[in-house]
Amino acid sequence: MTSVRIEQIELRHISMPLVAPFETSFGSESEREGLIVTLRGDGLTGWGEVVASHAPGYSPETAQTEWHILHDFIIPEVLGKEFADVEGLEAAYRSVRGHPMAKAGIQAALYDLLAKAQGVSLQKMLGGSGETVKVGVSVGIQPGTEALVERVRAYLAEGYRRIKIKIKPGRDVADAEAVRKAFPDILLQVDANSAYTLADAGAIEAMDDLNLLLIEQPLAEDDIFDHAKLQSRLKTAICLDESIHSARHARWAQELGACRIINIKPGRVGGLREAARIHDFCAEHGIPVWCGGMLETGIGRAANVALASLPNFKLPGDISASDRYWKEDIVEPAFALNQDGTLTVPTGPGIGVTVREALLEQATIRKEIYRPTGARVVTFPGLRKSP
Ligand code: OSB
Ligand code: MG
Repeated sequence: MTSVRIEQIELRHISMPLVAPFETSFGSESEREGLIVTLRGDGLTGWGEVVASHAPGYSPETAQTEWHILHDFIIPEVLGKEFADVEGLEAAYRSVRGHPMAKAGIQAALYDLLAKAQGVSLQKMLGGSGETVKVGVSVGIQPGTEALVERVRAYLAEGYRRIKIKIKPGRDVADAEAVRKAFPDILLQVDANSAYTLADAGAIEAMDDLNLLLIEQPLAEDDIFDHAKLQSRLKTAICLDESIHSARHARWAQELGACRIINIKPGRVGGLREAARIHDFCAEHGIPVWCGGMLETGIGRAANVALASLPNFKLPGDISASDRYWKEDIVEPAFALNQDGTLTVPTGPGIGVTVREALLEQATIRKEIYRPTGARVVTFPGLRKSP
């Protein structure tokens, strides 16, 4: 088995302007912050993305907390060591509780590095297959219902075959009804990002007759229990996102009947390895899954596309083309939407796309390089505040 020694690690805090602000029930972002992890060894380079953003709105992590956890706790356990598989990496940071996004980012970089060392694609390494994956688009909360319908119309014209709209109390039933009325036959789903409680779930029940594919995470992020109560009142499938952090949580949700579908995001569950474990559990128990998104750059997107090619990823993922997020993506080739509403899975070694390092450097607001002999700090202008 091929193993690689980690001779150098680079950590970058990046900030990239989105083509349009993205609004959810927990906030709005127009600059996407995150971290990029680079692992170097045996003349090869592995890339991974930490999907935490500027604020702890979706989950407790932020780019800065994950920087701290990587810098002070994870990188010291990894630097200079030799890894033959990602399970070895999971063992190396076992003493670090939580912080799935930091772990997922460095794990993705190791997957890329190991796949390159073995000369195989990430898709193959993860056990995926097929040339393309079905994708959809996640539409943020718009200034008004009419603007939303027009936004959806534009995405459909671009070729997206599945639409997800973000909802929150006060911007739910009327928005969903308007989109359904304008486009009676499209694959449509809604995502509440935990904005409701059982007590105010009337709005959720009011959407039960809109022929939605699923209703994503209506209730609290830590509450699989109440989701089970709500699911029993609905015809529409509940899909859990924020509530599922592990294959164990997936089992709880399945045993309780808290959802019928699961959204898998490598960042939320601590990495591609746990994502695959959740996939396998769900496949055995008849729960279809799909790949969620965190407004990734091309680095995270490449890994998501590979993951989404596993067999039980039955529904279109939140893995849109590069131009839905960025004027210029930091990988080439950028991800482009095929006419049939799919993205093509890269076939080259590892993530199968090339990082545009000059562009990445421009997006970098802080960088540190770690070598077994001691860290070298490179200072950048400092942290810009996200507007
Ligand atoms: O809940 O799925 C979510 C983006 C940031 C945080 C949470 C979510 C999202 C999305 C965007 O819906 C999906 C994408 O990357 O296109
Ligand atoms: Mg979601």
